[in-house]
Amino acid sequence: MSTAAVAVPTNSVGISNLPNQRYKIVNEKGDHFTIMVCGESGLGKTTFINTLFQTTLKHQEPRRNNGPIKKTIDIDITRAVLEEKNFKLRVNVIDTPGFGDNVNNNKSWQRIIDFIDDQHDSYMRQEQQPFRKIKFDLRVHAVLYFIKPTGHGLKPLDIETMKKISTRANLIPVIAKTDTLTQQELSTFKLRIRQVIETQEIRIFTPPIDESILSNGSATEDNSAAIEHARQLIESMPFAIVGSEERFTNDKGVQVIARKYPWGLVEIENDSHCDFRKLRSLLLRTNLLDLILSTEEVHYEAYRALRLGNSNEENKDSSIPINTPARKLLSSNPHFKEEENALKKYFTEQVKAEEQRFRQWEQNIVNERVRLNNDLEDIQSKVKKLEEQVKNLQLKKR
Ligand SMILES: Nc1nc2c(ncn2[C@@H]2O[C@H](COP(=O)(O)OP(=O)(O)OP(=O)(O)O)[C@@H](O)[C@H]2O)c(=O)[nH]1
Ligand SMILES: [Mg+2]
Repeated sequence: MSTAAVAVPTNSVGISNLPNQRYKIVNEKGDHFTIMVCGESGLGKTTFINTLFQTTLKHQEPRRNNGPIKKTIDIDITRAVLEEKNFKLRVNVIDTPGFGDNVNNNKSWQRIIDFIDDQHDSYMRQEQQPFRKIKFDLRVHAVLYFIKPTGHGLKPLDIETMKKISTRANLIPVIAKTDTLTQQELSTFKLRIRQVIETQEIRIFTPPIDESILSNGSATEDNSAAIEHARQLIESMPFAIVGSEERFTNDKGVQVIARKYPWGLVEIENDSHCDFRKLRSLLLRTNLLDLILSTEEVHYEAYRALRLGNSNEENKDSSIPINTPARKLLSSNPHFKEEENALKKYFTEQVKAEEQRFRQWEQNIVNERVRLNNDLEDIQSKVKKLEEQVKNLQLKKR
């Protein structure tokens, strides 16, 4: 795993506009935020991160790594500080190697799932220390799952991976490289994906809407606007993404980050071209706190309950000692079942070998005792003989 620290950014995305109370809670809740990207190889995950850094998390370098983007082969963490007015947020962005390249893509999600679980585990162990000082918290607040822009639907691998992620973290599906689809193709594709998500019961993160504000008539101009914004975000899901690191001058003479085509520019930060701004707003502005709180209250709590074996009363028997390694727990997962069976076999063999060794040792002791007894008998008979000799000598002396 590699990490890179990035210099201080300044560009405004509006985090300082969070209402005061939310701002305060975000500050208290650890003042940091972790996003992860994952999905098939070559879908623009690394490019998306670089685009996010260029537009939001500004720093001195034009790019984190110079030269063309290479295939990501290891989990890569980039840290930055997003600073606005007096609001400061530490942002960790986790890039992951793409999957789907292999003939057998079975369990290609494993590294991602392990990473998410390991962060929960590490946090839980720190919490259990006497002084409960959390030094290291990389629990993932949002996972962006990149979907290939095929226009058809979701692959079984996508469905399986999304299901696995959604039980552990806030899942946000995004359609990658949407500049390769026409508007018509994109809207049909979005519809199909939403249908699959619904029928497969994949839990995706949805911005909460407080309808009670509208129904009890307490809506102010501000919160009706917030509700409207949340509705727009929900309608746009899964977000259509385009990533780029190049700047061009558009027909209004403004420098924009875009992808250039013979027929014109696809502008990253233009709402009529793609949903980049909406996604960024959800992540770093409007739903930042929802993402942090649901990670803490839903996903981390679920993990903790499972680890402590008190997720529900019937499950009491499955209670697992806290010092059990994290991964042993998830035995419903076939990978862990295999691992568990292999371990059981190894353990049985070890016990057998130990028993054999013990029996041999026991036999050796018996043999040794017989030998010593024989020696003792020998010595005793020698002593007896000597005593007789002494007796005879004494008699002769008289
Ligand atoms: N058309 C188009 N191409 C893109 C987009 N984003 C990235 N690309 C290109 O797609 C290629 C792969 O991009 P990467 O960012 O390396 O993809 P990745 O998902 O990180 O790939 P792995 O690290 O192998 O998983 C590069 O040539 C990018 O320039 C996009 O939005 N549209
Ligand atoms: Mg990559």
